[in-house]
Amino acid sequence: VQELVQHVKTKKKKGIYEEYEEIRKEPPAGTFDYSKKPANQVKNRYSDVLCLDESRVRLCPLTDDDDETSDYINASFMDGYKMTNAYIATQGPLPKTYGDFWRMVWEQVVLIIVMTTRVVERGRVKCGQYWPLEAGRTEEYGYFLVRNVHIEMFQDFKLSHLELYNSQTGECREVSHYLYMSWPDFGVPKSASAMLDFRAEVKQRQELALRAIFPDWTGPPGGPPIVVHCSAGIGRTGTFCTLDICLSRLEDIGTVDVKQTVRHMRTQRAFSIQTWDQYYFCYRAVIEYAQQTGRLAPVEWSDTELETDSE
Ligand code: PTR
Ligand code: PTR
Repeated sequence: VQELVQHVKTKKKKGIYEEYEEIRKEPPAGTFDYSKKPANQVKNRYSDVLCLDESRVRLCPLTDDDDETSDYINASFMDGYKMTNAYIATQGPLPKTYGDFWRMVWEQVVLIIVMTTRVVERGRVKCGQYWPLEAGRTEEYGYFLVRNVHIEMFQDFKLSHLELYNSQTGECREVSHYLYMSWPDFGVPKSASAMLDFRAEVKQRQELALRAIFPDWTGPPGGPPIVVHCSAGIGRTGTFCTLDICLSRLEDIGTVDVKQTVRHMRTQRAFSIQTWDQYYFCYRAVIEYAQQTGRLAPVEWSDTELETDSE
């Protein structure tokens, strides 16, 4: 981490900005053919945010439906730290994709959903209301019934305990839904430490849920993928996952590589991390975490080194 601090101190804000610009100029790592099929275009929230064919999440085709496009959802598998497919990065569901979204959650055995956008921001719809908002309510999405069992409120986020009932199989599963409320799009969270606490909470919940729901889990060590979404599923989602990967690596071997992490992520979910201050935020948050956990002595910063003047 000491090297990371040195890296930021030497490059300064301008250098980190250039580093991000360099990454941003790299062309996408593959094709977007499935996202572009006419029948699938309506399932994309933004016509310019498509998913790479290679890493896209495929839905099981519907039995009574031969349509080859019924396996499409705008969602991508992303690796975590020493873990393939640790996350599914996806867009905020659209009313016509709610059923697909819950199908994906079911098929991929997802235990945790992390939502880093609000449904409406600055008067614009960023994401559909794809889960029942109030405790006690049940809603129907495709062949799933979703019940909001109860809600826990925290300062920066809200946890809804959901029950997902598959009416085709008669099975029921618990899913934790986290809504992080203080993150504007194209911006960064107000405080790195709130984000760090949030990440710790999500990580712990995944471990608990895995042990409680699948005590005999034999899949990948970290459990099934965590679904992470914002509005487009690239900016805030990419930032959250980058941070999680960097911190996991820091915890394991004591080093961090923000640039390579983002470059790798972009080969799986194109355009991940949308602005340079989201990129810069990853650096700041890692350093803050290293200080919090005693891996790093307090660092003195001059204005040009660490402060961001965004917002
Ligand atoms: N690239 C964006 C566009 O396609 O319009 C520009 C944009 C920037 C759009 C900010 C929206 C933005 O924020 P909000 O949706 O919250 O107004
Ligand atoms: N065309 C949209 C725009 O640029 O406004 C796409 C877009 C929207 C891209 C939101 C990123 C967005 O942010 P996030 O991935 O954090 O929801």
